[in-house]
Amino acid sequence: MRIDIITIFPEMFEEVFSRSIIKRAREKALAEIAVHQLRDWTDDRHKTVDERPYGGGPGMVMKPEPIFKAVEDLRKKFGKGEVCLLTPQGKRFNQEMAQDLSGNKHLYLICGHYEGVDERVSEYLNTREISIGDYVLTGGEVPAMVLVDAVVRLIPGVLGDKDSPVEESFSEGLLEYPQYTRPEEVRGLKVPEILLSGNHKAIKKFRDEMRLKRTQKRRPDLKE
Ligand code: 9D3
Repeated sequence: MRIDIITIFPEMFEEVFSRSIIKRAREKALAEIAVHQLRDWTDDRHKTVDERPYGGGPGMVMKPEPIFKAVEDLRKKFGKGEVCLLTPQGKRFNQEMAQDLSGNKHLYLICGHYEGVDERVSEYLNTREISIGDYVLTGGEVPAMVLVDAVVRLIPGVLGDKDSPVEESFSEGLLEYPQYTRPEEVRGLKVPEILLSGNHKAIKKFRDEMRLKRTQKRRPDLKE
């Protein structure tokens, strides 16, 4: 899978993409991720990517033409791919969307910034608009990292067999059971006795009950 990211803050991505699972996916050549500076596709002295909104109002809006040029140029080099626009106006990202996107051979991610992106960008490029949730961020960069993280780990071969994605809680609609590790007691807090018992059937029952209980309490919206 190839992912091309277009942003005015390319430096934000390198650290995140050079660690852990994304790092491994890139090393194994299962994911190729390239981050591009949108300003490279401007042609004025100041490398202008934003302008004041028609009709008035606060803030600045991203100009369409540098984005069009960027996508067209990258398409010539790397071929077609689904174009995603990270925007608060998008459909809310979830595990199902990550699964769906992981089936693509090539994605383009456009990170908005400032007050938003000229509406003709989504119109002309036929973008899929994606939000990561109902809170205000300063731009599409962190959302793009979230998307890449969630999608890349689903590419076959990226994860080891033992943490295969089919077993994950959001796929099953329940939260995970609580985890404990050594020591058996810390600051007066003990590991539940049952987990030390070696009784695997009882442990499974305990964990299943905990999953149901905490899902009911913390995420009643998940219940089906
Ligand atoms: C305070 C500005 N808002 C006016 C009411 C609108 C607004 C514009 C631009 C809010 C956020 C942003 C920048 N955010 C994104 O580009 C963004 C985002 C987000 O803020 N939340 C969740 N997902 C996403 S994806 C892109």
